[in-house]
Order: sequence, then C-alpha cells, then structure tokens
Amino acid sequence: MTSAERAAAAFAEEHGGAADAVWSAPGRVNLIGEHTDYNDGFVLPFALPHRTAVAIRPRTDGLLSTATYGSDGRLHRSPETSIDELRPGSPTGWAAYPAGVAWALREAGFALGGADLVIAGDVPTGAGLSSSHALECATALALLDTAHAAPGQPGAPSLGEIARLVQRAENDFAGAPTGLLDQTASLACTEAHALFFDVRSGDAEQIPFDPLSAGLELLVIDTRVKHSHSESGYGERRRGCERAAELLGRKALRDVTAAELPTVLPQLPEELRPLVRHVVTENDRVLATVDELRAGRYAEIGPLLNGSHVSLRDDYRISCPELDLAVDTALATGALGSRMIGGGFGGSAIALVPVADRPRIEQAVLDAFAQAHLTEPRLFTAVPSAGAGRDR
Ligand code: GAF
Repeated sequence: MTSAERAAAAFAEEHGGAADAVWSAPGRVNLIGEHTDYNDGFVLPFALPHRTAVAIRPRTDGLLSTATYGSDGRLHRSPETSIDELRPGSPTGWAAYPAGVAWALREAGFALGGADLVIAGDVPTGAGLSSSHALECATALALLDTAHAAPGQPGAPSLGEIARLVQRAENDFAGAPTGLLDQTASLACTEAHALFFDVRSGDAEQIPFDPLSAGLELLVIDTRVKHSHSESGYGERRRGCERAAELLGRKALRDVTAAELPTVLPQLPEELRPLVRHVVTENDRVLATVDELRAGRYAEIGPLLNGSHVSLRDDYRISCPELDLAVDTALATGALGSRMIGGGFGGSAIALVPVADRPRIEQAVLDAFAQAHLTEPRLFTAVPSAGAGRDR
C-alpha cells in the first residue's frame, strides 16, 4: 500500500467515513549544496519516492484533530486543538509540525475552519531525509485545500510562497532555525530531475538527473545515528555565517566569491574562516555539478561530492565518525563520489556507485559498521521522484 492509501484507510477507520482529499509530499536527498540555503546560496536536491500523506476532511468548529500512523502499525492521536488558539511552543513533538503549519497559514490570513487529519508515511525519520518537511508540506497543501487555496485553485499561493509559510512553521512554531532547502525540494521537485534552486532569487530550474541512464545509482546510507548536539551545532554554524557576513559588510555569504577568499578570510576571527570557506566553495561546487549534469557527465560529479564531504568534515566540522566511515568505505570499494547530506552530526550519506558494484559496496559498508560495533545502517537506492501533490 502507498502512504496515501494507508492514510485514506486509516482515516476511514478513525472517522467512519472517507476523507475529502489526500495530499502527499516526499522526503529529499540534497545532491550537493549543503548549509548554503541560509546563506542565500544554491542547492540541488531531488525528491525521494518515500512520501508522507495527509488524509483530510474539513470541520466547521475551528478544531484541528491529528492522528498519525506509527511504524508500530497503530494510530497515535494528539489532543484536539483550536486553530485560533495555537501559539508557538505547544504542542511539541511530531504534533508541532501539523499544528505549526496550521498556525502559519492562519497568521498569513488563510481562513481555516478546522480539519481532521490522518497521517501515514514511509520517509525514514531521524535520517536527515526531511521527514518533518514532508509532513509539513503535505499538511500545508491539505489545509490550503480546505481554504480553497491549494495549487491550481484561484488565489492559491505559489510553491515558493508555500515553502516560506512552511519555513515559518518550522522556524517560529517548532523552533528549528532551518533554511528553505527542504520545503522547496519537497514541493517543487519532479521525477527524474534535480532541482537547481537559487535561494536568493527564488529561481528554480529542473535539471534532468537519471543516474541509471549512465549505469550509475545513488546509494543512500542512513547511519541511524543522530548525535545530541545536532540542533545546537546547526544554530551555531548558522549564527557564525551571519556574523561573518556582517563583519564583511555583505548581505550574506552568497556575496563572497572564491577569488576573494585570500583577502577576505584574514579579516575575520579565526573561528569563522572555515565556515566562510565552506559556504563559498560549496556554492561553486553546486554550479559545477549543474554544469556536469547539463552535459550528461554524471560520473564527473564524483569529485565534487567528495570535495563537499571534505569541506563539511574539515571546515564546517559537522560530520561524525559514522558518516565518515560510510563515505570512506564507499569510496574505498568503488564509489565514484560520496558525501554526508543534510544538517550533519548523523543522518545519511550518499554514494554515487556503478550499478554492477552496488551489492559489493553495500556489503562493505555493512561489514565496516559491524566491525566497528555500530548499529546496522539502512541502505537503499534513491530514485529522483515526484514532488508534492494530491493523490485523491
Ligand atoms: C537541514 C535544514 F533543514 C536545511 O534548511 C539545510 O540548511 C540543511 O540542513 C543543510 O544544507 O536539512
């Protein structure tokens, strides 16, 4: 069963009648362009086939009820809340995501009369694959539908505007200071493409990305670890970048070029220099990757992926032993390129691998983790898939 079918079936069981609509949104892999989004830079994500679905039926009493289908096969309900009374800080946990979206839409002036939501999904959680954004984006579209403002309806906000509303839910309601990468990926990616997104201008271009056509696959290695300082580490890096831009008199680190680094870096406190170096060189790696993809030279992106990992590990300092082990093992056994993805301090790595070598590389990664007495990683091939939409 798809996530949408599971959500629809669970809705019928929970509410004794069919949902009016089911919307779903995918998790993502960011091919390259890490920690560039909140620096006004470039990113290049693609959508996973894994999706979170929200079955919805509007109510007229202003209340929001949410229930989510857990991995234990049971429905977990959160208490009904009045949308008018939603305030940042409550509820917490998974229920903060749909509630935060309802809050952000209400704050933006959308007329929400209340709704019953039932959620089901298969985006791995805690894996740096954006399961929370998949939930938020699917919720946003479902709730907008109840306000007759879903994509395709007159007066609907653009996908970019919806991404910003979801970001507001994440930043101001759930309290996570994240950028625009994940929401944009979940909403705007399309099958067999990566999305070249310029965060400053809002321009988004679909770049054909079909590694299989070149005999390659993109392997995801979910390390299944999330180190406790991941949230504080993210916020510290973000503040460091903003401080560096301010000290240099630039709007954002996007405005620093690689050619300027030798003159710009010595002007900064020592601890900020590697952050700036990462962001500036990572933006250039995104542009170089887009050039390679446009020319259909998929294997050539390998060194760019490696450069990204080294920069995230040594300059941005957000890798961890498990991610390094995944990357080093994949490269030592035949991957053309490999890097950690997402916020860092755990989650997933990706490896670009020849199809014929995938089983051997996968086994090597599993063996390396077993030898290091680490939790067995979850491995799967990521196929660039469709973005968010209405399922029924
Ligand atoms: C997390 C954030 F949510 C994104 O906004 C982005 O900053 C990413 O980390 C790092 O590139 O996924």
